[in-house]
Amino acid sequence: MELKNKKWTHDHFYGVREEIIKHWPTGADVNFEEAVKYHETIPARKHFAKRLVKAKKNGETLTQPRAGVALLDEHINLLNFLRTEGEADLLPTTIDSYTRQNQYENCANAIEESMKAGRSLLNGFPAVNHGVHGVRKLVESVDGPLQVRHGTPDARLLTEITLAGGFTSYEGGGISYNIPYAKSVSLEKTIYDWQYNDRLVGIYAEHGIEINREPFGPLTGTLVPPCISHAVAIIEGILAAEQGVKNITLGYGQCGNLFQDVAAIKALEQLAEEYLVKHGYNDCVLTTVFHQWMGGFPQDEAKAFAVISWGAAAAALAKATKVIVKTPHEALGIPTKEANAMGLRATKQLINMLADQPFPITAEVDIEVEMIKAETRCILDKVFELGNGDFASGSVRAFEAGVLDVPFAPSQYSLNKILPARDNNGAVRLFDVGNLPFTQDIIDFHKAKIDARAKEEGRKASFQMVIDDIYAISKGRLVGRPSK
Ligand code: 8ZB
Repeated sequence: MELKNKKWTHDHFYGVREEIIKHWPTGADVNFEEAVKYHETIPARKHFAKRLVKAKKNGETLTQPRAGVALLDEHINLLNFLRTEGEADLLPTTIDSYTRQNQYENCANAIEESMKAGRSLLNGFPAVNHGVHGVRKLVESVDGPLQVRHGTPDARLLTEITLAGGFTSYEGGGISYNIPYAKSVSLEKTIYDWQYNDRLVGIYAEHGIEINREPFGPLTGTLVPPCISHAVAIIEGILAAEQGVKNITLGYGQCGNLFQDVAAIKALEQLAEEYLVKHGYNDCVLTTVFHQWMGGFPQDEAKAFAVISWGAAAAALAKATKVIVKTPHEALGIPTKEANAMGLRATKQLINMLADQPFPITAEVDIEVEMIKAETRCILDKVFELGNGDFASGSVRAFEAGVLDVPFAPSQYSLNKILPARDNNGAVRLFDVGNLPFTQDIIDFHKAKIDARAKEEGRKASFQMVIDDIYAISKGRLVGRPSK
């Protein structure tokens, strides 16, 4: 069967579901009709999709951490701590790596070992193993909106269980949870499997239950130019909307140059709205998420706070609906709950201080907005053309051709031909545009920007410049200048 961006019929969906819920015994507890009734009891203040709509209306930027541990009670304590001590507006549940790889047997062992050890031996919360009952206990014990955050190529059982359990937001997508997360899973398979997740959210919507969906914006988190992540985000937004999703959050990972970062959020909002409407999806609510720096962090906690705070400032000035917060332990691994709360409080302080300071949209910002939109349009329109009017099969062909390409992706399904580097002001540009379907004007723009930096540094633009940029922030600078 050919992959198409076409809404699944109920028959098709329920046929696949019969198999999915057999993948682990807890699947048997999923009862859709009863889950709909459960969702109807969730109050607005704990409802992720509704909280986002309210924030958009009020011009707020909400804070959200990442967090997840192996055991239910510990996970509840962790999230309550981040709510009370971290003042988090939105809460996550980060899923462990075994669950992401569908290795539920390994999760079962790790849960037992974690109980014996008295500490988490998993890097997240194994929601499939805890099942619908465990998830419900979590939802009822935490006073805040809850989202599943993971990195799962085939998340279908996880989606069934967490949504039946009462989660009101769900991260991921067929491209954004494949290309940065898997080496050899085909895009055809992940886009198809993610249609299932979106269709389930769509069927909840048909029953009056709003669930927010968020593609993973930052991709590899390593010098990803805005046009690349925007193209993927907008495609995944369209794929979700086709399956009946009504509440969508599109994301972007901080690059570090304030003009580019503010412009990126503006361009993302405007273009996504335009493309959704243009392709016939008129009734979606769209919000944005800004990710604090996703690349390498300084080990020094004071320096890490500076990186965190600069991300907080950019998120607030860009007026993103929410910001995903880093911690001073980023360079070391999974943070303690105290470190996590500190990242949240630093971020909240900056957001509050900037709430009443509108960022002036200068000519520089305007040019960035227009450039990002022009680049993203080139990519999106070529993807659509390659799919003969279909964004699903178009995406598969676009990745084969390098029309869509993600820097430093582990996936063999990404051509990996493009190379990003910073310009002289620290904005992320393309040192090599690979096979991106840009106009000559855009290619010349990138070349001129990189050449200007090379001239300033008295060296030729080369792969060394790219490497210097990858490590720059962890070593204390934005632009990877050569040592004098
Ligand atoms: C793609 C996201 C990577 C980020 C954080 C990493 C990194 C992963 C957990 C977590 C708190 C967890 N992360 N798992 N943070 N608790 N279980 O996601 O540190 O910043």
